[in-house]
Amino acid sequence: MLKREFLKNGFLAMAGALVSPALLARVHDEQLLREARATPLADGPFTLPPLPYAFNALEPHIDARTMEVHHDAHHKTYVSKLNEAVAGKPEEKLSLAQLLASASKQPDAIRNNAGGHWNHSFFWQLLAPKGGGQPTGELAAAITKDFGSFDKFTEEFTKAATGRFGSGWAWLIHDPKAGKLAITSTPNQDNPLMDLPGVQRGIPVLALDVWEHAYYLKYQNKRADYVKAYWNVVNWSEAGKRYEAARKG
Ligand code: MN3
Repeated sequence: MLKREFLKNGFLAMAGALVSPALLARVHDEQLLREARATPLADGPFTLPPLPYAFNALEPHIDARTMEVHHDAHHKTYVSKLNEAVAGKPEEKLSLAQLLASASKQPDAIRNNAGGHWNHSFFWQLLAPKGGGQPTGELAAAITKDFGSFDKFTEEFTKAATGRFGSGWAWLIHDPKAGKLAITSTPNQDNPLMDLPGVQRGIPVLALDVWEHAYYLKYQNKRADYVKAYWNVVNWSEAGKRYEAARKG
């Protein structure tokens, strides 16, 4: 190969790498984070809870950069926009639980951002650095009773998470009316605490964020790989507590 041709090919390869989707995503996230850091949280009743562990605590399953952007940019933005959406309205006096329970009557700005704030606050608690394995106690027994086995449960939950078209969430809920566990999924930032047609209501025990922003830096478009990795960071001890509280009502 001529030296000039070699240089040209090398340059083209480099230019290709410069516009690779992975790099564009990293650049995009850098900018998101810079903007989020430069913008103070909008005043109002809602605050951003700190992440209960370090950004890198879930490595290698969920990477530090994803956690940082997800919490410090995305979650912060939901809280800010929720404060802006309720400002000066009677909704300003409502709790987050009350906003969710009346979601069908709320404008999109309240429904989406109240959901975004609640869902992420819940999600962080249900992940753990030394998570994974299997549940114990009452939750373990209920999973076996309602799904047949732990493996059947993970299979069904994985199906809900990978099958949700576009952005949304997969859930394990306790359905108080039926007195049992159920798996469901919701679009966007909707959740099972909302009074929405088409949403199966119940008390969340476990949640998985399947928006691309939750996994694209590490897994690109391979949602199934992210869902597989998720099982290594599930906080079963917290899920068990949520389940026992849900059953007591
Ligand atoms: Mn998210």
